[in-house]
Amino acid sequence: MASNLRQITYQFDLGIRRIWLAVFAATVAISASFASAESIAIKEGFVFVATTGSKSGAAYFAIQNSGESADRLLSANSEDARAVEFHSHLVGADGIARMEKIIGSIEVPPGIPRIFEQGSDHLMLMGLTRSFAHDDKIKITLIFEHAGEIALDLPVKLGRQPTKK
Ligand SMILES: [Cu+2]
Repeated sequence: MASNLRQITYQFDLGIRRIWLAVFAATVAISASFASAESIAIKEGFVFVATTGSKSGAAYFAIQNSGESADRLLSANSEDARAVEFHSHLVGADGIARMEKIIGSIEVPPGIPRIFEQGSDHLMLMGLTRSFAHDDKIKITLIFEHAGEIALDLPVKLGRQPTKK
């Protein structure tokens, strides 16, 4: 009887140990995972819209990756635009800079801010579905390979204010 009880206690101990091992393994797996939403921060964001009647806008911001591994910006969308594309400005052989669509995803290395700025990379919002005033907010969702979806509420900067009457 006593040895039976000892046997049961031993198996119980083994069971607990297995659970702890599983918990430990899961914790290690989580902490060793790639960039999470916490490791990606979007700073200094705004959307340039030339005039209140403009049908397109360009979003600029800095992506900071405080994680230990690179992440990738896969795509973006906005309920205020029919399409959102990654664009860059490239200088052609004629010396004139033109917007070009960036095909594929954008790498966001750890430590170095990935900057979208005027005259360079930007998020092109095409087919704005309404008109915007200065400081109105445009909702944009960025989708990262590891960090997942990050929702932004970026203020509009109008290139030209409507003339007051
Ligand atoms: Cu563009």
